[in-house]
Amino acid sequence: MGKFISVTHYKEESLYWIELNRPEAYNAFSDEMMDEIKAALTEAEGMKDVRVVIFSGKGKVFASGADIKELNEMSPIEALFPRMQSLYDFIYQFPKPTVAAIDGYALGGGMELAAACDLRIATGRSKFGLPECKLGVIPGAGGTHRLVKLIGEAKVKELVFLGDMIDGAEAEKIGFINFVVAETELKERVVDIAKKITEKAPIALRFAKQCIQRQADIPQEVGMLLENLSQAYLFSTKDKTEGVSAFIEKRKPLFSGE
Ligand code: CO8
Repeated sequence: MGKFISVTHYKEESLYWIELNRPEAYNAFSDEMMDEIKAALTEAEGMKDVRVVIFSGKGKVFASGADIKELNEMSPIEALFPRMQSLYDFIYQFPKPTVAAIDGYALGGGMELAAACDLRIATGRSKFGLPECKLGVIPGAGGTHRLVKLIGEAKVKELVFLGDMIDGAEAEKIGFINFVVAETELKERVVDIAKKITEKAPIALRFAKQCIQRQADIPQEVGMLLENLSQAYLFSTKDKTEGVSAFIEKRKPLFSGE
């Protein structure tokens, strides 16, 4: 794998880690970091044996959001083609499951990155917030849209209008965080949870993700049709034959992703 500057990326068995690595700027998203995340994701997408992508932050911060020093230089026309928003859309649509492993601040674009992942695992001491209006801007990478679908309009308005931070326990209570874990166990718990995902059939996960994510934007009957067509396709896969045979033969399935 190539060497990146603002991101550390490595593969451990079937898990691909993307670690945000700008501790001097509290892992704020520079253009360089966003380019490197995209390149790492493209690599992970092409590696057949990668089953789950995990985002984490170097040091005691997940991500402090957009690099405010770079925002200072940004013109309105540049803001019209938002790189962060399109990167997070790419992450949300990523064909493999994604997990955010959070310890510390996840603010602004940091919270929105977590929202773009499929699952979120955080330490209790983590701090979540959307402080953009203090800067005269708004959450610009799904915070007024994707996040509303996740935790509801009332809570997002509270986070945006008050600009206060919430901790991991509160974030779990509102349904943003799936699991709160001790800081000493974050990596271990994330690996355990991610490995559980890797035991499932990859194509089935991919179709399930599509169906679940599309449902809010389409009429119920179209969602049901999408579910039905996905299911019919899955009946033609080797993984479905393997999964059902393994159950009948009382053994663990070995999925090839075909
Ligand atoms: N960008 C750049 N540098 C940052 C950022 C950031 N987001 N956050 C922290 N830093 C830097 C600080 O400048 C400081 O660097 P230095 O030592 O060189 O001065 C270093 O990290 C440590 O920061 P602090 O000294 O402030 O550390 P504290 O522990 O006192 O505070 C906080 C930590 C609470 C995280 C604080 O740094 C903070 O509030 N950071 C800003 C968080 C924020 O406002 N995030 C939202 C940014 S806007 C956004 O994400 C979306 C905008 C939409 C853009 C759409 C474009 C089209």
